[in-house]
Amino acid sequence: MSDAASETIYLKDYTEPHHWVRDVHLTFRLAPKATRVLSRITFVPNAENGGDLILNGEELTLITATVDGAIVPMEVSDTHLRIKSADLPQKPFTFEAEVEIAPEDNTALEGLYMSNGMYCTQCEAEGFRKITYYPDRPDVMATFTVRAEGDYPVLLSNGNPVASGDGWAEWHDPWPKPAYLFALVAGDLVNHAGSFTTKSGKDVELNIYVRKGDEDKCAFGMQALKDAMAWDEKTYGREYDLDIFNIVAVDDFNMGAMENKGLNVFNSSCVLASQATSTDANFERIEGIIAHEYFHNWTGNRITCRDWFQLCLKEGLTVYRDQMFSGDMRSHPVKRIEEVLTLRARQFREDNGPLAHPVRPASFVEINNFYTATVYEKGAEIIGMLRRLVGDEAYRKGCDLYFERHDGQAVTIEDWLKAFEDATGRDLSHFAQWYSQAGTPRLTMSEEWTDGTLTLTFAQSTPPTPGQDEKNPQVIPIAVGLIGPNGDEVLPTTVLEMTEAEQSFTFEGLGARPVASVLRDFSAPVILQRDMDAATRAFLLAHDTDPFQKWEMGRMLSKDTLINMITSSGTPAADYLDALKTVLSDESLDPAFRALVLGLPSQDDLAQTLFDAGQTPDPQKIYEAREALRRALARHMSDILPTLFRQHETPQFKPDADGSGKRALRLSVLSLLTLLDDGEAARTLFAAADNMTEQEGSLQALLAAGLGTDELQAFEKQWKEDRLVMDKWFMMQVAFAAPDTAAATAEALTRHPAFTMKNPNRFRAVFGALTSNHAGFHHDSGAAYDLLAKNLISLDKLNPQTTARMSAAFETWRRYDSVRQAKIRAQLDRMLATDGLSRDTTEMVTRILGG
Ligand code: B3K
Ligand code: ZN
Repeated sequence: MSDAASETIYLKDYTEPHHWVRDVHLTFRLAPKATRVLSRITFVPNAENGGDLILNGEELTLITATVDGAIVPMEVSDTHLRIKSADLPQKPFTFEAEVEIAPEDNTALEGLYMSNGMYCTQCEAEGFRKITYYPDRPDVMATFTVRAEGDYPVLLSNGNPVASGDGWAEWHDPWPKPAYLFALVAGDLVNHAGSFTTKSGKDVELNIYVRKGDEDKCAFGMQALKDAMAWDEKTYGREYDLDIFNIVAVDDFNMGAMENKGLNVFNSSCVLASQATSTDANFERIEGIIAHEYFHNWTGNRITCRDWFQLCLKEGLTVYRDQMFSGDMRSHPVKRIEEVLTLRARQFREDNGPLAHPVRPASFVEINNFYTATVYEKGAEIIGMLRRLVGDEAYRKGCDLYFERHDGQAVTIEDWLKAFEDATGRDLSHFAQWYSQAGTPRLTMSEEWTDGTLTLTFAQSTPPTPGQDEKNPQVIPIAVGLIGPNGDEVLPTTVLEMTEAEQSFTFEGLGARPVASVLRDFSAPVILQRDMDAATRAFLLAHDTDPFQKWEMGRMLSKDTLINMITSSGTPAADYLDALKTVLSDESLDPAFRALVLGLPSQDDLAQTLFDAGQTPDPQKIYEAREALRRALARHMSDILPTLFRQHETPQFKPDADGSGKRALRLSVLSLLTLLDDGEAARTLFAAADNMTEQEGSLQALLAAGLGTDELQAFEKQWKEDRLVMDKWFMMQVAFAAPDTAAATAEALTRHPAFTMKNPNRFRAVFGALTSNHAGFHHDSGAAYDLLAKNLISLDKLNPQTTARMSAAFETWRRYDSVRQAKIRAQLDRMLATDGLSRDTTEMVTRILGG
């Protein structure tokens, strides 16, 4: 790898470009092996900052390039085209170029590539430079006119359609945008059409374009899009701004979806939905992602990032917006618990390991490696904390000011916070530290009770993270409520604002000593360490009015039980089993909530908890304890499980909060029941299910009990032509394999005729499942480590982005014993020693190793 390719970029080095772009005209003459891209770009010298014209360009064959129609001297390297200032007009000029690219050979799925005969693009973060020479940086915003030529029924680009004819179409996007939002799609596609009238009366044409045969899977996505458009008008006052909004489904895609202006491109798994082929979780995810990409139209597109360090400006805010949308569409308490589960599983895990970085990183080698849980999920938590601190009304005022002030600009986190400072009169300089300081704060709490006064004393500290040894106190909003001894709430939710390393808060005039419910609704992304006996936890589980804390108490009881079983071979206490049984049979509680209480902490979570407590986690012991607890719960609840299973049948499938909640509870119950009835109920449901949620759920219950071989075969036979359902088939077998067979199962599946490395969904189905099978991945043999490294090395040659992302499976290696550590290290060394390893993967592996 050349030094230039592995250069570290620093936030502190940001400077404006030498040239701005006024407008861009592009013509694509599409051909799989030799697409010609003709560009005509008007550049305007940056008065602040005159200098050479520097254009990015990678993997391009330059045919011609001129300035104002004349050939001028230019330097062309593997990464840039540069024209010296002396050879340029010191006034606006037109740069024209013709380049050739080969979309069919593009397996990295970045730039212009082909997927099942269709052309599509992915330009964020720095993919446009693989399409033509351009200042590929988000602060350069321009209007685009695009002409696509090719013998395809559908030719799409950003903005509004201008004209079309046989084999060509022209599009114009009137809104200035950075190149990362450019998109082009061409192919033999069909569309599911809809329409939306904005609140100011503008009619917008909506389309979801899919491959033939997928038309019947678009209705749910279309409705989600309309709901999102209406929600953004109502909640943020944001209207859509073009005549048309297109979504395209593509099978080969590196992530979930992409918010290109007016032309969102989606991984087909994140848009296609039907009762027969999609689970409730799929429906929920599709609704959330469609909204997320749509919301970017304002938070990301109309107002974009000055540089890639500001990524959280659009991502954290847009995740927060999609979370609130989903909560409004479904259930806020259930959604909040799901968000916290994800945050802890992914972001806390990241923050606790060698890949920890601030929400706004200070440097990077490959920006694609920073589309992380920290930037996205912790970024969203910061917005939630800001809102909690300023209040709902001031939050909306701050957003309004931000939109008004920065529309059409490429801005920074400072600009975002300044809008809130100006709108609310609050000083946010200390709060801003959430963006620059990495790591999850640990919060401890002690209590004092004297004469009707309760004093809560909090202390905070954040462990060191790579490159940040010293940490400062953060601003932490701590939402607290008090529950009296009779179970009544004596203080409704109140937000305490902690700013010091240690701080006390008093509550006076209390009749009897209450129990404090702390960090309600998970009011800050911190780890609360609080000594609490099982009886107090059970009390809050029964009486807390805050659904998040109620769930949290159940989770903590389960966690303590499991830790005790792992470390002292203890057995679950009867009180604990009773408490869970009470929640499960409480008909006044939402079924979805009950299912969440029944969900045990993951093995990965238990491993981290043991590690944090100074112990070395043993994956096999963790697995066995969890299985033993599942059996104990099943036995203890054996009298209520069959009834609960029957009661929560949903005769009419509807993928809404109510239906999916009932099915979630029913399937959690089934998974325990299967341990008692030798799989009878699960087999019956599998045979009768008229929806994928129950078909997959019953099969998973069987697999988790070591059964289901015949059903697995039947599933394959039924669904072998459906690529998205087959991803589930690949995934389930590995995810539910016993620890000693997980690697062999994954290995055998890579030899299945339907396995391909070229499709990221399929690769993730097998290897994502392997790495999520904690005891299987960390099995003593080291076979899974070896298999993963071997396959990542092969994938890296085709698709560096997905390889780099999946190498994060090794990020927790320092938690384990020295033998496992040595085995993982050997695999990481093996990857690093591979000739031609991509910049993406090299950066990730180096960071994981601690370099
Ligand atoms: N902005 C895109 C992600 C792009 C990832 C580039 N490696 C999708 C999203 O967050 O909405
Ligand atoms: Zn996003």
